[in-house]
Order: sequence, then C-alpha cells, then structure tokens
Amino acid sequence: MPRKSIKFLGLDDAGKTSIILAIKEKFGYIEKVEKLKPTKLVERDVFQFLNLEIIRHDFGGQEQYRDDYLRNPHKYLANTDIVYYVIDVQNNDRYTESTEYLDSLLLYYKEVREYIPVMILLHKFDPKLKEDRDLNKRVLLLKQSLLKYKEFQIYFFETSIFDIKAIMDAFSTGLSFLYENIEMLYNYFEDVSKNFNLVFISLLDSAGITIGEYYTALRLIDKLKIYNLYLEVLKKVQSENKELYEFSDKFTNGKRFSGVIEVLNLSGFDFYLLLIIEEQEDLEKTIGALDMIEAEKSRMETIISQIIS
Ligand SMILES: Nc1nc2c(ncn2[C@@H]2O[C@H](COP(=O)(O)OP(=O)(O)OP(=O)(O)O)[C@@H](O)[C@H]2O)c(=O)[nH]1
Ligand SMILES: [Mg+2]
Repeated sequence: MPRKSIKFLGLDDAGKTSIILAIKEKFGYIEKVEKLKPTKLVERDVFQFLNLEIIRHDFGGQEQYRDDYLRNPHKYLANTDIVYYVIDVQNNDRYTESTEYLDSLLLYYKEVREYIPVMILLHKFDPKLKEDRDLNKRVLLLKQSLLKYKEFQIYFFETSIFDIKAIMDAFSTGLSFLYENIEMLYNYFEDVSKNFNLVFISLLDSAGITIGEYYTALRLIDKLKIYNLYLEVLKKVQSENKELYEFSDKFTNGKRFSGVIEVLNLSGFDFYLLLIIEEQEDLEKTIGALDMIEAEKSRMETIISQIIS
C-alpha cells in the first residue's frame, strides 16, 4: 500500500492535538480536549485512507522542540506530502511568533524543493466569535501577511473544536491533494447535483473523511446540521449493519429536506454516499434521487477507480 506523510505543525497550545482528536473521535471529545497535555516531540499514528496508508505526525510546538526540528529538518521535516499549519487566532500576541515559525518551515521546504500544499488552520475561531469584528479584521490581516508564499499552494480554513464540520473540511481538503484526478469527482457531482436538483451530495469514507462533495448555497449552520445528522446516522448504519438509511429534517429557513445515506462498495472500498434534497409535496423527486443512486453507481465506480489508480 502506498504510504504518505502528513504533518501537523504550529506553536504550542495552538490546538493541533485537539484537532487530531476531533478528527479521530468526532463526538464527545471536548472533555478530553480540555485535559490535553502539551505534546512531547512528535507523536505518530497511522490510518488508512482509500488505497493509501497515511502517517500522521503531531509535532509538539514548545520552543525547545521547534528548535530541534529546525536544527535537524532532514530528520523531522523531510518527505512530507501535506502540511497542516495551526494558528490560534485568539492569541494575537503570538501571531508574529507563529508566522516566523511558518517562515522557517517553508524556507526549509523551499530549499529542498518540496512545494507541498499547506493547509493553514485559523483555529479556535469558535462559533461565538464568527461575528467578532476585531477578530475578523485581525485574521484578515494575518491571512494577507501569509500570501507571500507564492511557490506553495496555501489554503485557509477557519476551524474550531466546536465545529467538527469545519475541521473535517480542512482535513479532507488537505487529503484531496493526494489524488491528482480528484477534480473528476467534483465535476461529476456538480453535474449530478444540477440534473437531480440536489441540495447536497457527498461521498465520504467510513471515517467521515470527504472524498468529494457538492452543495448549492447552504447556510453554514445547515451544513453543520447535515454533517451532524450524517454522523448520527452513520453510527446507526454501522451498528445496525444497514446499507441504506433515510432521514428527514428542517433547514433553518423552515423548509424540509430528505436525506439518504447509502453504503457503496466501489473498487473494493466502502464509501458512504450522502444525498440531500428539498422535500417535495408529492415525494416524486425524493424517489427520483434514490433511483439515481442505483443508475449512477457504475459511473461512480469508474471515476473512483480512475482517481485511485
Ligand atoms: N476555545 C478553543 N480552545 C481550544 C480549541 N482547540 C483547542 N483548544 C484548547 O487549546 C489547548 C491546547 O490544545 P492542544 O491541542 O493541546 O495544543 P497543541 O497545539 O497540541 O500544543 P502542543 O502539543 O504543546 O504543541 C487545549 O487546552 C484546548 O482546550 C478551540 O477550537 N477553541
Ligand atoms: Mg499537542
């Protein structure tokens, strides 16, 4: 199985270990997060994502460790496929320290010509702070100051342990860089979505990592709601060994939606396909979308096999 290496870097207390815990557990992790101790040097774990074996490195961010990594970059930093760089946006006293650390890291990668994708997680952007003007201004300035790394593909995400969907989006987006042809799936989902009037379509792996998704304008809060519903349903699908699960609920604007989760085995891997459609009076469209999954399976199979080949 091909191996890839991903690295979580950032200052101490930025929230790296918390993010990894959230990704792994998805529910009920807040209490554990509050009890976390600073990470000593580098902690590794391995997980499988489609046909890849991924080694995840959680780099302790205390100063003595950072010095160590930068003194021995070949030992610690080489051979990286994706960097997740975590910044605590609530601690603006340390923005400069954090950007300097990122500077040093990217300088090393530049020297060795590893122009890796860098996901910058503007973290601890808690839901209650979303409308905070001062914070938004500071973060905007911070982003602007980070646009100088022209050689690297830099992506920004606003994350919080209180928003599991935002964390999973950042994580999934990073992993999508491991597949060259992933655009095929995005384009396909866009087409399907338009043809069948879907509000949302998403293909996830059994660990809740999004392989591809497409949604029409959805409010953030609704996206989070859908993802949480998905996680709830996933628990049921897994414990009751079901292949198909239907549910329905309301958006914040009061309109009702129907959802379907189906377990699909494509190219030897288990996937979860999630579809959301606005509920119609006559339920015809709901049924149409269900039939669609059946009809489109072989097309999806082809696309997935092309992506992972
Ligand atoms: N408000 C808020 N606090 C958070 C969030 N994420 C993490 N924290 C808190 O930040 C503290 C530090 O989190 P860690 O995940 O241990 O930080 P770290 O980056 O792994 O630190 P080192 O291991 O020393 O490099 C924890 O006590 C968490 O409670 C968040 O999204 N919002
Ligand atoms: Mg840590």
